[in-house]
Amino acid sequence: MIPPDARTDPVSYENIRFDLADGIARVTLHRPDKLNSFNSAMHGELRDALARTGDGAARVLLLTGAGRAFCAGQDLSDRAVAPGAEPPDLGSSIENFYKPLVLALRRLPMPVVCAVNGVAAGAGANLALACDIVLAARSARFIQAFCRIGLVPDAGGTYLLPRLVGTARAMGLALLGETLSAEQAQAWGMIWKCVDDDRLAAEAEQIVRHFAGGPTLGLARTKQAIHASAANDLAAQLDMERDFQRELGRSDDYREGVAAFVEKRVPEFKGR
Ligand code: LHQ
Repeated sequence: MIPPDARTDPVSYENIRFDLADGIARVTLHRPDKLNSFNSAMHGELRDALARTGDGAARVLLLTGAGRAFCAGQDLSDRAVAPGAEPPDLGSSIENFYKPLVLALRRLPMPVVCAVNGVAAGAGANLALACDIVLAARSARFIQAFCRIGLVPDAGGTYLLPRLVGTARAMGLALLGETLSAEQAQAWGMIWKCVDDDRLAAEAEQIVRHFAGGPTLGLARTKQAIHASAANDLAAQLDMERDFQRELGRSDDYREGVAAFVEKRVPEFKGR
């Protein structure tokens, strides 16, 4: 049950945990006995939590999973996707759930940090890759499991993978479905960093606290510009940088950043 206005109060969901305090929104996928795989209820709750995150008070989002997995992708025991007498319409699952989820994450106007605490498979792997900063525990692994069940990588996999690791590695991962270790993912530039398991929570916390005190508008425009570069030519990107810099030059945080530099002190960004 979701209280009508709970922006800064803990919100009760059944399949995720959500909390927003001190500018930090935290989402934990929470179906540990199913390796946090997605059913439609979890999709609905996550959508609601992301809407709350985008609603004003949050300056960063931390996404992680409960238990030994990050997320095993679609819950394959969910009747909605079960191949029965009538074949399921998997396209509607993508249209109604995975596409809006990935777009919502990418469009959030603040950094999204993903702490991959364990296996990330199928749509779970690509959900992680859609985040802005991906940290992974050394024991975590990434599996493009789709080919094992005759499907195409979804949740943005065919877009994200080649851009992150190049065509050859994207093809190998997607066609072979082999397990990629967190260390290899870091070495390939697929994720930001791989850390020892017992350091994951602390390292993620350090990053989200850093962002919570950061120049949120500037970070939002930076994220937007880097994501936009995949579809832009150089001239369009230079135009975007010009427009964003014009906007940011008028921000309180730019004024504060320059003042702090001149006065040799730590800036106190307000996020505007
Ligand atoms: C699961 C799942 C799971 C249900 C583990 N579902 N129970 C979009 C649109 C529509 C349809 C289709 O898909 C998509 C997007 C996708 O995400 S497709 C890809 C779906 N995901 C997978 O194919 C991954 C399936 N899982 C696995 O391959 C393994 O479980 C991994 C490699 C993730 C972990 O292996 P293990 O560490 O050996 O764990 P396990 O296999 O023993 O799993 C533990 C339990 O979790 C087990 O249940 P049980 O009752 O036997 O303890 C699994 O059945 C359950 N589980 N993934 N996706």
